[in-house]
Amino acid sequence: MTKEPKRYLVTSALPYANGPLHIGHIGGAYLNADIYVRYLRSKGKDVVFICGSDEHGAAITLRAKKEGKSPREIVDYYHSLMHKAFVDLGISFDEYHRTSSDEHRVMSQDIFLELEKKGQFEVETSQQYYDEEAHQFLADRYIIGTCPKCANDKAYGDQCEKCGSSLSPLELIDPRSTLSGSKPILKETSHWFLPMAHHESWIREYIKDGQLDGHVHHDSKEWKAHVVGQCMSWIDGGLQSRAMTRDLDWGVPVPLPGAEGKVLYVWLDAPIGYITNTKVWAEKNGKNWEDYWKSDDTRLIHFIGKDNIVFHCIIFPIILKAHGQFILPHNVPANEFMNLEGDKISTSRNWAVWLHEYLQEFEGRQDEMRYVLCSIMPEQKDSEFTWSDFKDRINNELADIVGNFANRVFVLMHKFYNGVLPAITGEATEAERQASAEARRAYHAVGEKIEHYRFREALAEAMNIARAGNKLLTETEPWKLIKTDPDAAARILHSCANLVADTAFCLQPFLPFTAEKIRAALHLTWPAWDELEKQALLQTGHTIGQLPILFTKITDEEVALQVKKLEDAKLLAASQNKAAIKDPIDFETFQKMDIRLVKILEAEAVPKTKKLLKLKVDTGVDQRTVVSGIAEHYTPEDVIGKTVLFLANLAPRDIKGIKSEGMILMAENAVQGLSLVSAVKPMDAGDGVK
Ligand code: B3M
Ligand code: ZN
Repeated sequence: MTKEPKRYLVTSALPYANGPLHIGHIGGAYLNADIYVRYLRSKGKDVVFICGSDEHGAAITLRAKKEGKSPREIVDYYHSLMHKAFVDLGISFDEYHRTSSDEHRVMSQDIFLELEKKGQFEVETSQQYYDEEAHQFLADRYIIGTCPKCANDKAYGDQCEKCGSSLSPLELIDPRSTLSGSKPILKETSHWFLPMAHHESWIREYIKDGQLDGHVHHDSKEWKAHVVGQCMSWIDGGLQSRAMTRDLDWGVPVPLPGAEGKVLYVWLDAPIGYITNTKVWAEKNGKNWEDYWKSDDTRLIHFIGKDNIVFHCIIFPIILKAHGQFILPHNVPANEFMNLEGDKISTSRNWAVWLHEYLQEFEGRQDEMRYVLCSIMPEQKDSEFTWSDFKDRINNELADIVGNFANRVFVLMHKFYNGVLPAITGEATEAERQASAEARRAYHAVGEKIEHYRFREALAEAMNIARAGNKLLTETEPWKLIKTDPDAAARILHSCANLVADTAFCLQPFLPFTAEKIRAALHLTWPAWDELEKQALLQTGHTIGQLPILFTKITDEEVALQVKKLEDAKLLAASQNKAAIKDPIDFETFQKMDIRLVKILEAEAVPKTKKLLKLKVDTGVDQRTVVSGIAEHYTPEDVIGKTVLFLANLAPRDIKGIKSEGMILMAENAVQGLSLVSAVKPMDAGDGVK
């Protein structure tokens, strides 16, 4: 199999500096990476943990436009906000740099020129969408339209966020400019394309079999199934050439004559940010960055969210290999998405728990959030954060298991032994042997699970050590034994004090702040990870100090406050995000529409669909069938008997094999979803609307 690496290069996705971080980001690509890296450091490995802000691309310029600021102002603001939040949460990057830096411009231009020199690009003149009102080419997110795969009408030019498909602007149905709302025209421009199809055969082997240049590169079974699955379906769908440059005025300039006004594609420059930031770190720390990027005995691991999979598993590896000197990722353990209180996290709808706000409102309680996010990490499938679950996990697990166990042991140690670890005399009982065997098993399992990117299970195993300790205390009751069998009481407290130390030791990667409090109270220094199997952390005669309060319970009021805050934020966002007024139509066009009231006579669900109801309506002149997409908002009983707004002369359409004549008109917003619309005064089926 693949050999032990000499060093590790671990990266977390560079977050766009266009908004604050939320818990979905943290559980997706940062907390897992931090746990992994802290564990490797504790094993004494040579590891560097790299991240930084992604400060280019339309994500930034669009935000700047929306806020009426310059891109520079936007990235400066969010770079500091994000960096501070990461540091406060204890995400222990070795380097957090920025893609708008000079170092990064130089690095990405060098790599671009090398690729150009090697003939890895094809310059193509093609038709691209151009906004005549804004006088600008429309790259990626400057263009929205209907997704050809799932019919989402808000798909971006580069990606549909609803079905996850990667798109090109020309594939969008009914494209619109996000700058002016107008319909764009096609205009000629030239760009540097990466002909990805040239790389198909090796990238397929690399993903599917873990083979590279005829050698085993990694164990492909170690990759998550959803990662390999997404890549293979992309490769099987045929690799399209992809433009590596854009017509934009914000980004790394294309370093070639005749390319004025063009910048590198953000998905070319952003992953190069990992390289730049490694170099920046290396120069500060007297290391050679090339050891980390150009040496076979470095293991490169990218932590990312699932929307970034093809960029990290296909496009960036192709760039690295085409360049010729770089190593490729050994694994890309991408996470899926974390939802919030029953809904997708969304920045634009303000449906998020913002990290910097949490850190302010729950000051000093970083580990509580780390604990919950790790416990529900979306490793294999999407997961969900709710505030009431947050409370339960902290109160019933962290406080009741770890906090309570550590506290009981400290109290008993001081009460009976003045804080000095008593000697062991006599034979251990079965209960004592079981507790230490369980601790030993769990400690090994923690490491083994972390190494396989199973952070939820790893954390649960660390908690099992405290569970075993609690069980031992409860079963043996040393506070009673102290009178009847003082030897046994001493043995049990000796062992429990060590179980507290073991718990904290194994929790280090997950809950560094708590582990540190316990370590300090125990008057210990931590040995390297593997030392734990060689000898107990606490020896007879060792004196421990006082344990501070580790966790305070979360109250129902705190939960209610947070839920209310979310609801309020969503209402506010919904009231602000109103659609722009559409292009004008003339009065004659309007008059062609037969809008009238109809009475709903019958309603039933359309089998095998979630959204559709089949309705029979009375139009005042006839009765007809219409299929309406309201089933997620109304039951059949809700709508029968209602007199509502209707477009009667819409050409009949076939929907799921049912002929639908006309359309029920609906009001819609983010909070209520869809609502039927009726007249304010009592009126009848067939009454016209004008
Ligand atoms: N900034 C996308 C994102 O934040 C992008 C990741 C870049 S990683 C090189 O989801
Ligand atoms: Zn789609």
